[in-house]
Order: sequence, then C-alpha cells, then structure tokens
Amino acid sequence: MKPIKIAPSMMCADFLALGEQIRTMEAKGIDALHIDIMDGHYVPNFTLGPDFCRRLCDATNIPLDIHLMIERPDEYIPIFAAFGTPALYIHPETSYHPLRSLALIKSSGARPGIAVDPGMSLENILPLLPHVELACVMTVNPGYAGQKLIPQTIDKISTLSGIIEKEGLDIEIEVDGNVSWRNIPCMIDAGARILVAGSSSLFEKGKPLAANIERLYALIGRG
Ligand code: S6P
Ligand code: MG
Repeated sequence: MKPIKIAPSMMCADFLALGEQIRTMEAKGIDALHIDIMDGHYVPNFTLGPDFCRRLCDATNIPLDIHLMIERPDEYIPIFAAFGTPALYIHPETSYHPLRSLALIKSSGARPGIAVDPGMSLENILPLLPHVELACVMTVNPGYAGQKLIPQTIDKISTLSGIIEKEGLDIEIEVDGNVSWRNIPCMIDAGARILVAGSSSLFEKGKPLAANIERLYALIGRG
C-alpha cells in the first residue's frame, strides 16, 4: 500500500500563530499544505488567495496543495502554478473545457488534479482521469470547514480506487471534508492516500498541533 500523506487544511490553522505552526509541521514531516481558494461564486464563501500562497511558498519547502473552488479557473491557473510546483485541483464543472484547463495546469508547471463534488458522478470525470496526477474526492459540500461527512462519498472513493487500479493509472486519491479521527480509517480502507486534515482532526480546538500530528501518525501507522 502506498504511504498515507497528510495535507493540513490551512484555512483551519491558527492565523495568529501561523509561523510557529508551519515550523511544527516541518519538524513533523508534514507532506503538503492544502490551501482552499474560494471566490464567493462557485462556493458561497471566501478564504485564502495568491498572497497567502506566496508567503507560504517563501516561508517553507513543504509543497502546496491548492484547491481551486472558483469560476473561470483558466484565468488564475498560471498565477497559482507559480508557487513552487504545487498540486493544483480544479472542479471540472467550473471549466467549459476541463481537458484544456488540465493541460494549462501542466504547461504552467504544476501537477494537474481534479476535485470531485459530492454531487458529481464519477462517470463525468472518466475522460479526465488519464490527464491527472491527483483526484480529490470531496466528502462534504465545498465551501466551509466544520461540516459533517456525506456518507455515500466513501463508496465513491472505493469505486474510484477500483477504476484507477483497473485502468492502470497512476493517480493519488485525496479526501477532503470531515477527515476526522473517526472517519479516517474508513477513508483509508476505501483507497484515500492523501488526507486533508482540518478542524475535525489536526486543528481540533484546544489541543496542541504537535500532539494532534502525533495522534494522526499513530492512527495511520506512520512512525
Ligand atoms: C471545504 C474545503 C476543505 C476544508 C476542510 C476542513 O470547502 O475544501 O478543504 O477546509 O474540509 O476540514 P474539516 O475537518 O473542518 O472538515
Ligand atoms: Mg479543500
């Protein structure tokens, strides 16, 4: 089994202690920093933006994992692709020509990924799979942290995992949304290999970040 990677959801970080939290994540070997980009149109919220990515990219070597929840992604892909060699996910329904958007991500120097809304059928993304390195299965509706798991999305991870194996594709499955202590084992069993850890695990309130990272590593069997 491929190793499980952890991508903390930075919208859930303590912004007043961000530098310290990044140093803790570096010391603990965190794999990637998940950054939610929202536009108030595709999703009814706003979060982080290019300046935040730039500051992180300058401050740490941990790669960025950038989740675009925005309309007209092609206009912004070159901007976000410039922050290191990030994983860059689009929601395919935000692009008239998702294959063109994925090619643009690649030619801009980033790793192409798609994010799959809970209401999006896997059939719709089949033509895209040969063109991505990463597929992020959303287990809550995009837009907010702190939501509850939509249970049928776990089966979707399993089905996608089976398709990837059957087709012999090299795609890592990321899971995003309510990646909680309780939900993590079944997400991994279903085939998720990158966990976006937010308010329901790594940034759980009242617990030190370092202790939560250790608890997470113990849960996934990582020393
Ligand atoms: C939601 C976003 C996610 C959240 C993450 C928060 O639109 O894409 O990345 O930040 O799900 O984690 P939690 O544990 O609060 O659900
Ligand atoms: Mg996200």
